[in-house]
Amino acid sequence: QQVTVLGLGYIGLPTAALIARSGCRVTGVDVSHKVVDTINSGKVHIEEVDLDGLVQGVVARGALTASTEVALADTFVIAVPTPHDEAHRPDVSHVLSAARAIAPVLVPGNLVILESTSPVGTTEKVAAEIAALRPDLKVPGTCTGAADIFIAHCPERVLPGRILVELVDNDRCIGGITPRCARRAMTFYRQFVRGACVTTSARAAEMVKLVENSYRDVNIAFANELSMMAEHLGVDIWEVIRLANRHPRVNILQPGPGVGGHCIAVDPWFLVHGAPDHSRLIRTAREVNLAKTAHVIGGAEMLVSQHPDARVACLGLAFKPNIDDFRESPAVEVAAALARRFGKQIDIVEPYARGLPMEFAGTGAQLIDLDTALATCELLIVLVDHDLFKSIPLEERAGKIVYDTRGLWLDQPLPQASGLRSAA
Ligand code: SAJ
Repeated sequence: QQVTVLGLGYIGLPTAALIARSGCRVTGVDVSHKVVDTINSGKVHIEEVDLDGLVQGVVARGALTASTEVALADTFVIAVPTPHDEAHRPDVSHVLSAARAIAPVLVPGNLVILESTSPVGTTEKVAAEIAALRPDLKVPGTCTGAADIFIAHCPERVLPGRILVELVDNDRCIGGITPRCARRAMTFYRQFVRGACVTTSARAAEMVKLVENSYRDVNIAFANELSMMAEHLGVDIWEVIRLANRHPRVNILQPGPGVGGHCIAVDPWFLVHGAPDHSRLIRTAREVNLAKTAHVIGGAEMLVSQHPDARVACLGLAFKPNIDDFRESPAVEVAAALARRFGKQIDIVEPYARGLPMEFAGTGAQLIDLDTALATCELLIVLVDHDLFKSIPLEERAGKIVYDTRGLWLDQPLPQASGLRSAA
């Protein structure tokens, strides 16, 4: 079986490599010549656990090749980005241009799968785009009777850092434009998915993915709102959450400096945009999580300006613990705001970074190691709960002023001023 995967990013490349390992011949298509050349030389352009070895193996066997051109295949998997603009309007232009790229090579019996996280109705737009370019084909959703090709949406739901494991083990929700399309796509996924493959409509599958990430965003917003409230009331939020979670039906998530990553902070807007008059809670949750980052910046700025002679260490830049992904990270936003305002007074500790991201250009802030920070900095601002930071014993923090946005060090004595934790 010949499979073409369009888009060789964080989802497309691992997916292409796994399908190649399951015995299909795979062509990965990307608009970037650099990405295509890197993969054809058996290397990877993204960091993900075990991906380098897998790609090297399938490229060496000839099971995976990369190209900038789309050619004939049995199955086409679209895994291109779906960003949103400044006004939070979803941008599905990459998906539609992928549909236009495959339309000329489609033949009867082909399967087209949209994996990109998409606003409800996008899979139908893909079908309409193909139908407009190929009046000779009977396209599902746009024709009567049995269609010539199959079109389905199967959103990816993998967690960065566990992508290869979750691509195989997670259940898949497979939404067909018609039930026949869903069944055909299920046969495709069963080749390499161990989790259950459950079929539904394309619109429901689109909404399922957006709902999953909105559910998490709303729950994190609840925790973040509680944290700001507790700070105002002078109560230790970490203790409140720990105690409330002893209730058998309560499970509050962890507050932090805001929500980062490319999914949870984006996908809720797709739902809000699709039903603006019926999405008050989801919209408000997004606003609360954005406000939490601004709140942390304000608190940290106040603290640093109260201690003009202290060296300050920001601990962590990644968008979540134990990974090297700094894109759309609230930790970067906070640390860069401090660096812009206080310049050389600010040091950054990030064990997963080789250099500082461009947000820090010209600020004078420096990347230093943890031991140096513990030896030289009097003020610590915890932005990421990396395991490395968690393991710092109380005696190494003693006498330091700590702003712990992640509740990393629960042995730190209660704050004197709001939002702060200072070690005895
Ligand atoms: N966060 C908190 N408090 C928490 C949990 C998370 O502040 O209690 C923050 C993290 O620090 C991070 C952000 O939320 O900044 C997102 O991290 P995450 O681990 O919750 O999720 P992602 O963005 O890495 O991956 C999510 C996952 N979705 C769900 O768990 C519902 C993943 O399964 C999806 O495949 C992925 O989005 C995606 O691609 O959509």
